[in-house]
Amino acid sequence: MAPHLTDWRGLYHGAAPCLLRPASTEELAGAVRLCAAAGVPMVPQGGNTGMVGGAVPDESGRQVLVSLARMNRLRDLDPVDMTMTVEAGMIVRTAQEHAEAAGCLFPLSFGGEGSATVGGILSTNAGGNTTVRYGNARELCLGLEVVLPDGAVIHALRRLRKDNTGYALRQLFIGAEGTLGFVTAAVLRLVPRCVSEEVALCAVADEDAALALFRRLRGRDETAVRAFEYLAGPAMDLVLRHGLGASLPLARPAAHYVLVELATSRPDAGLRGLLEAVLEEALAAGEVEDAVLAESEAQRAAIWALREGLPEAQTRAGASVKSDVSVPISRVPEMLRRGRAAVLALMPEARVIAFGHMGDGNIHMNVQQPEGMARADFLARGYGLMEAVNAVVRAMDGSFSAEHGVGRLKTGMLRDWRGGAELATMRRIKAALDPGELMNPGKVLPPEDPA
Ligand code: 2HG
Ligand code: ZN
Repeated sequence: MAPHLTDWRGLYHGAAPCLLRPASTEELAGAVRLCAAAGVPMVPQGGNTGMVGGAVPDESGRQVLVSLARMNRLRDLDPVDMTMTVEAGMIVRTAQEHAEAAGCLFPLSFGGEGSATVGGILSTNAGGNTTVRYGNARELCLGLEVVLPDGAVIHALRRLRKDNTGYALRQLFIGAEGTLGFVTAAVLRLVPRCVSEEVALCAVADEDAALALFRRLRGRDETAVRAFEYLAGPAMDLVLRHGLGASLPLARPAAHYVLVELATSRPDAGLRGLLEAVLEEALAAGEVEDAVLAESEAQRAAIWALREGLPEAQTRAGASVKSDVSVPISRVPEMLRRGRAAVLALMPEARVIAFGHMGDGNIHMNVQQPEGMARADFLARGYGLMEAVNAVVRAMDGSFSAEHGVGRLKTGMLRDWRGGAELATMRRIKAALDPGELMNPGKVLPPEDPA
């Protein structure tokens, strides 16, 4: 059970009496009824790739772990409805492959897709690299099957584009991080497969220039931009230093980079010409300093490897503190500057590793353990570093967790940011669905204030 008891980042080390691996919704429902009758808490776990400790049990040894890895079947795929019905334990990449085999695309895409599961991405409302174009997991889900904390089953695997029949219950379970029940299957929305793709890596003059490039691309064809990722210079340096990407495909290192991916299902879209024209304009305007366009699938993959290598590079470089924040897109450049300054004011020797999904306003304002500082000393200051970034983000009407969720790590922030009627309503929903507090206790909702 060892790999299931620790989170990907190694922040938490829990204990559990057992790991349940049901093979069907009925088996899970039966197990849940037993747990409910005995008052045993349950922790759902998908691919265990989460960043906030949401999928591991606590240290009490009382919480039963539940994996739906054996529930990984494709129940249906309909290229006319453009939907696929899959079980929660299916790996996201497998779901993408099924869609592709049918001439479609399941467009959610992120670094962990080779391990993360469909149940996990829905329970955390995963975002990733393509939110700018297709939205988050929530926008890609039409129907859901859920086992409730008492073992009752909601059968709502409807594949309808219009269905106004009372409360949209599925939205409650999407992003609930397993605190309201188990997502056991889902109807996912598919889109037409892309027939052409272009990827470019650009060195840009500064943060504002990066945003200006995004606006130029979106202005030409908003449906063409599939990813618009920002990397600060130190982030690129870290990936290259730890050998996680090929060499830098530009003449010289820069202080700011942007990865652009355009993709279209239209055979006559002329993406290459569009990208070249926009880059020429941006070069002339002094926004882009240098750029390389991928000439082959191998080069596209090599450019993406520079971006996708970042989480692993951070792991290899020691401990890291991760601030997964979002602000309105217009304010990303200012947030990058002020966030970096706030971290350095607190820890001048820190390495600020900023990167992420600029096109949707979500940046990972991460901090790397400084060389020469002990891991434990650095981590002891982690919450303070996150709060320094949070103060900047909050002043800009942003969010302390854009895509990674609350888990166990950020329940205190939820109390701070979403207090009042918002948190009170969440507590009432929790109490209504899970009165015994058996589903993933200690996650998302902070403990009640002592009366
Ligand atoms: C990504 O965008 C993931 O690569 C992980 O959300 C970000 O490691 C991180 O902070
Ligand atoms: Zn991300």
